[in-house]
Amino acid sequence: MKISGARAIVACLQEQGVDTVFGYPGGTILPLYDALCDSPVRHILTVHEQGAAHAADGYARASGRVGVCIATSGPGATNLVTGLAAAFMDSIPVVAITGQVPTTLIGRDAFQEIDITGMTMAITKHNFLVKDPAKLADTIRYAFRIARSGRPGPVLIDVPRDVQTSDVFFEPAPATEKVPWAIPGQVLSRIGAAANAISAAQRPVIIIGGGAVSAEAHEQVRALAEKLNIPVVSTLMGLGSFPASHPLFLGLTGLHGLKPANNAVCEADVIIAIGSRFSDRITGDRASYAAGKIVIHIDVDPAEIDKNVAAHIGLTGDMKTILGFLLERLGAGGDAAWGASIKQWQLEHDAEYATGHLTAPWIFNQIAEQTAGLPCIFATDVGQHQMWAAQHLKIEKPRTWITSGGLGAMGFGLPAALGAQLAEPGKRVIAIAGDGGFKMTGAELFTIASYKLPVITVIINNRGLGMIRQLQQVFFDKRYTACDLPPIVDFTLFAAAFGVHAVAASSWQEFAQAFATALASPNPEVIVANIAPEDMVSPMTPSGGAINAYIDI
Ligand SMILES: Cc1ncc(C[n+]2csc(CCOP(=O)(O)OP(=O)(O)O)c2C)c(N)n1
Ligand SMILES: [Mg+2]
Repeated sequence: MKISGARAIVACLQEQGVDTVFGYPGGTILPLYDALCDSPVRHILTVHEQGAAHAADGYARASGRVGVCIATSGPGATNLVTGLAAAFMDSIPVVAITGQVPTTLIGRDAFQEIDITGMTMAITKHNFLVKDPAKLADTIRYAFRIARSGRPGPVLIDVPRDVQTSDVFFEPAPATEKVPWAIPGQVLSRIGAAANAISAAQRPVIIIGGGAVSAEAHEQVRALAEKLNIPVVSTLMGLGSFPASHPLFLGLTGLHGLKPANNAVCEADVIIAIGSRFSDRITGDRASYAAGKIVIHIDVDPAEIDKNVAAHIGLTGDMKTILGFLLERLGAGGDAAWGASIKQWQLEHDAEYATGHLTAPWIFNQIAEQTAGLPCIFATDVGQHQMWAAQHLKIEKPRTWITSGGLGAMGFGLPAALGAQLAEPGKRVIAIAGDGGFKMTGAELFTIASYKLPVITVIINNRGLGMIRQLQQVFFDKRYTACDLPPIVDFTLFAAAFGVHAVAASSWQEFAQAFATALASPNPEVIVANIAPEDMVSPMTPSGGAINAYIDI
């Protein structure tokens, strides 16, 4: 069958099961927009291409499916860059399709010509410039396969305008059967060694990371923890792959990790890392982090083993399969003494919410209480509010916690939330933003309002770049600069400009009431929570220092 390149792209999207794409039009991508018009694929017009990329990313994180974004050449494509980098750093499957100037104009500095494959080389898992229309369909299929296979990641396909308009021969892809992951013999023998090390451990701890979420290995993680009573800590990216309410869960570990979690990692004799790349935010000082411990590192990507922390036993491949074999080889056990010291840390740590005034920890505890048992997804921006949310929300299920961990991109939260809401209409998405980050991409409220998405946006308004203020307080002798924002924005009026209902809350009662009202409403809602600019995230440990070298703040 002969169809246009643009129609072939749409046919491939449908083949891949894509129901929604996020994008922004422009001259070189208009043939694709024209083809989309007649298709059942829903196009969501965002305010900015960065929003489209983050929305595709949020869609992917919430659903486990590949997120798709579309942009025109030149400024459209460059506006995608931050979004693709965020997806790349967190290993999220996204396919970006960009228009490019016609092949005859490539290299001539044509209007809106940018070498986007060159620019995104370092922030995509792979990218393509399709010059031959005959290769278009297979390239799209290949891009999806790359994005979702192994360690997932973003893939960009740059399609010149004339490739979209030329006729291509299109044949539907033959159905392929998924071959299950096989575990090579060598890995099996190492799984045996890992089982022995875990059985002999006095103080084992499991660290879950984003890879456990991507692999959807939460049931196996839980079975492993429960089999031997092993405490579990989570990286920022791993939240949700072990239920926060579980008695074995100690919470967030790393730079702003909770003391029971960080202490447990420091005191452990065996670390079982599942889908964590041991980023600097998790380890602090790498030299001392794993000293004297046995490290068992399970990851889909062999490149992660020994990269940041040397592993005694590295197990690479499909996590569910590896954990399944590991569980088979483990006997029962559990060390009561280790459990006792952990209990003690937990008692010492018990969060103090009852300060009398509205604080972010209180807000997140309140949100956790009001949403307990409800199908919700939490998407955050970047800054103090993100750390408070990670510490105090109770994330119970995988794919219900969406945050920019690796890139730490301010502006991520709101567009990622709207992508998640479109992916999971049966769940209520709660976007958590700082006042600084909200100013960056808050215009995406327009998208939320246009498509009537019931996202609840909670703006933690400390009238400044709180995380910057905190760093200047601790490391720059309180020489505050470029962190306090003049309190001239009334965010409720900003929301009202988009027709979105918004209220401000400055006390416990006001917030509890506002949140209950928002939850009961089927519409988009904004709550501006006013907290003190001086509030600091605690615990805090020095980046590059030990993760139990708590800073007194
Ligand atoms: C795009 C981008 N620019 C700068 C930073 C550095 N940065 C990290 S947190 C932060 C402050 C965030 O302020 P706000 O959104 O109000 O959140 P808060 O820390 O006050 O909760 C800044 C500037 C960043 N992470 N991303
Ligand atoms: Mg702020």
